[in-house]
Amino acid sequence: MAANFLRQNSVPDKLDEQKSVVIDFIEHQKTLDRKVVLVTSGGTTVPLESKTVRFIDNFSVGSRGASSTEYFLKEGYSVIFLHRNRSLKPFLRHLSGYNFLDLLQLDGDEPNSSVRVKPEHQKQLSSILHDYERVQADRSLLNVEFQTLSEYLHLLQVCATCLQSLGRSAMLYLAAAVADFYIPKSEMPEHKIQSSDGPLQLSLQLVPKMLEPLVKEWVPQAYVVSFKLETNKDILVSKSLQALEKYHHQLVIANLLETRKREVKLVTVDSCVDITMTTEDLSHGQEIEENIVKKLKSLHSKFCSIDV
Ligand code: 9Z3
Repeated sequence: MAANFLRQNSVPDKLDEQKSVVIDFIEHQKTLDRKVVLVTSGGTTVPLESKTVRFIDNFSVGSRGASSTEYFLKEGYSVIFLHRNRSLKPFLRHLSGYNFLDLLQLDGDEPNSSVRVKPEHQKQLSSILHDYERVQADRSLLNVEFQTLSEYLHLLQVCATCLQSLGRSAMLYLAAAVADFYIPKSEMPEHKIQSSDGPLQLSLQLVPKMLEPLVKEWVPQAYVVSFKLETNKDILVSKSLQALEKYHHQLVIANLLETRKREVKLVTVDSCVDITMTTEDLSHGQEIEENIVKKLKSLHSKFCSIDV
């Protein structure tokens, strides 16, 4: 199923180039004995036409993935950040509420006057820049971009198979909101669908679950964390357990759409641990991802120390 999808749906133009960048990154991390986590982030688009004018999308803005990446970096991991283009990015996300130009001021009235950061933004910007520059100097973050479902799945396979060489030191943190339905390439019109043809009826196929080949074939030794998103709290834990039984990976992070920033459940086959943020925590700027990542770091360490 998964192999058929990957064969039949378009391969990103620069897949080979991206693969060699991923391999180089992982080899570098190996020389430094660092653990590596693949963080997936953001939603995927499902094109309706080959020459795409329209596509189906979803709600995800990539906040979970971008913030988790920062906390993984803080905890000493190197990160492959596989993200949707135009979704939130680590470090830059802190400025997403601002118009970039409002952060700056000119030193004089001339058009070529030098530019500086406004005093009221100095402290925040210098702290972001400090963390960002450290990560750049450490070469501990690799950004890999996708937009469509097909690009995401091809890149996921590439990143996951490349991580195989790290054995148990690799973690996969699958926070992207991946489409469940798509139009196969063979059934997609080439050109823009014409509204003059009348109302549009779409028939979408099910996207094969990539967790299956990922756990069985692509990175069988890694520590794999998937996410389960629901809107009905009554089925959240049972669906998470079903996923664990079906795919045999290590952990599911269960969250509800509306409360995802203040409540998650870490579900394994024999436990369910809540991580909850109070209103006060959130008002002090604390983020749930910090607690999630700390907990995962400790679970991953235990996983790495088990004799096989
Ligand atoms: C999640 O559940 C993430 O926590 C969110 C984060 C997408 C809710 P944001 O990007 O949101 O910060 O706005 N990700 C996985 C969602 C998903 O599609 N899971 C699939 C499922 O539930 C399984 S992989 O069936």
